[in-house]
Amino acid sequence: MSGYQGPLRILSGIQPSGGMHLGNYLGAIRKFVELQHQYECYYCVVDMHAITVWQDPAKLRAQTFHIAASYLAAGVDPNIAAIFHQSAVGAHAELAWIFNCVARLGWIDRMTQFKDKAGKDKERASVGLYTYPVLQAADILVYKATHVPVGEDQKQHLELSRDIAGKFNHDFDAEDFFPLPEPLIKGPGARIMSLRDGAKKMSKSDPSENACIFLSDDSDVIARKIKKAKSDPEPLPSEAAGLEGRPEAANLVGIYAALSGSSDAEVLKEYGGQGFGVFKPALAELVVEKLSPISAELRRLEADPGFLQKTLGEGAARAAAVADPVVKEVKEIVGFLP
Ligand code: AQP
Repeated sequence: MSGYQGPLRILSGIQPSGGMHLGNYLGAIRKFVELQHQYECYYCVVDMHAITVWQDPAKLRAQTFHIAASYLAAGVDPNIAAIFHQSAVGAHAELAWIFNCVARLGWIDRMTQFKDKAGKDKERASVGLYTYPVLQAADILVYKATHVPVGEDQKQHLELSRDIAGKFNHDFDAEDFFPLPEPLIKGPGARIMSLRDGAKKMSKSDPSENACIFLSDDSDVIARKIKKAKSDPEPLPSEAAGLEGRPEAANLVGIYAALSGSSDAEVLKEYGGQGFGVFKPALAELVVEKLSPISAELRRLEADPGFLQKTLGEGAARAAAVADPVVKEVKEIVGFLP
């Protein structure tokens, strides 16, 4: 973090690009709940990131409420952490523009997520999808966040945020103005894979309904999806090394471990030698046990959009109170007139 002396802050966000799933829960919001007691936390619903690919406006509104309600249902306390939607705090977009002029094309060209998301037809991808990591740097640095919980897939983007912060500090002779944000690498649950393909991460936008367990799924749907999950004909190994080359088995064991608070080795001590006919029902029971209280609270909150709107508004006001003065100072530093 170089010589930066500011408060320890966290920024993180989830895109309202679909339903909240088990991967988002284990890889992100479950950690948000723990971290809110250790850092000053800003958790946003990153609607500006979501529109880098097409979003139906009515669905976008509903999904923004859904993600905010999921934060609350999982235990994020809006009296502790600020919960808000990104587009409500204009400072993100203002800083992103300035960062577009700090970041180098060569840096953005190296971002692998753009290549993955744009696919073969990158000429037809939005410009926003290309500069997405610059907006992400602005999201983080507009709060001078010192730490960012990241999954494996986001490590490269965080490196870019550090490069942008360092270049800004250097170019404008503003030593330690921005912190160089540090990754908080997520432990268990850092990468949950699709139930249909152990080589692909579980994703909101996966076209297959059965690839994801959503927080809104009821217990029958969860049990059905786990029953149908891709596996293999072998029994589970008794040691973790035996999961190598068996991505689907490794994923199901990993989910069990992350939800039960144990390790793969401990799960295999109990289930090694058993087939999926035994393991899958046990996993389904555990997933239902852990998710159903959250799903019930999620449904209750989603039925009260007035409350969600108020919570997001209050969170945005708290966030803007921190972000606006940072942008004001940045504008002075780069030489804009007041
Ligand atoms: N499969 C996953 N396992 C563990 N963590 C995951 N996250 C996402 N998928 C998994 C974590 O959830 C947070 C929010 O992600 P996001 O919505 O901003 O973007 P994403 O990673 O692109 O999520 P999706 O579900 O794959 O969305 P789409 O399909 O819209 O691209 C991040 O902390 C991420 O690490």
